Amino acid sequence: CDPERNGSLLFVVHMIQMLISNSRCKLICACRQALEEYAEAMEELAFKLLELIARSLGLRPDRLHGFFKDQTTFIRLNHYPPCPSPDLALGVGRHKDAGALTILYQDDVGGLDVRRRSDGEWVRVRPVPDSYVINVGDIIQVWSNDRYESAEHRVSVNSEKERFSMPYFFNPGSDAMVEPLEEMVSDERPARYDAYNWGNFFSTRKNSNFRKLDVENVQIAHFRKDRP
Ligand SMILES: O=C(O)CCC(=O)C(=O)O
Repeated sequence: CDPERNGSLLFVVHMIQMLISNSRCKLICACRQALEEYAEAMEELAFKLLELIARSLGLRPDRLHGFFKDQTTFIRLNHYPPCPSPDLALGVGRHKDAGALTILYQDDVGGLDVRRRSDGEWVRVRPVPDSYVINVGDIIQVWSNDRYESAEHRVSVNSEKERFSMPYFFNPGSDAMVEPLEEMVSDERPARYDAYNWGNFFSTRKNSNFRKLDVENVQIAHFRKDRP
């Protein structure tokens, strides 16, 4: 074998590797920048929604802002590949979002179902172009002392098309104690929940999220004062 030829072959391979890792790096950087910009816009929207919710409860518009100083907010990028037997597969199992608010972008494929409170039926949330789905989470339910109720939802997969969704989970700081706001409590409507620490609640949920345990995952129902 010709050492000179080998040397130049190695050089070419090295250059190709450099190019690949460079373009991968560029892609990651571009992706990070886009996500950071997206998160900034979402945060602005989340605070606006929070103000509207506060107003709807008869509170000062910035009443809830203090809880979000050291937020534990995050974005999830969901990809659901097509599945030939959607009935046998689960996109995301039924759940309620534990945080304050979720701002969900979904593409035009559809698959998100919400549980209707009146009859317990699962109803498809039809994708509407250029719009977001807003989920009230458990924390708003507790703060409002059950005036708001968090929405139970699930995701079914599609037999032919892949689906993408991008939820933005707006969550308070981990040291936040979650309990009914004092303005939401009265003699006629006493507090329905004991206080709990959001950081502990969230990490307990996350640590057991993907395991098939026999025990039920932690829920706000465990903090209800009238639990059996
Ligand atoms: O994909 C969706 O439409 C919802 C996703 C979701 O509920 C979740 O990621 O917790």
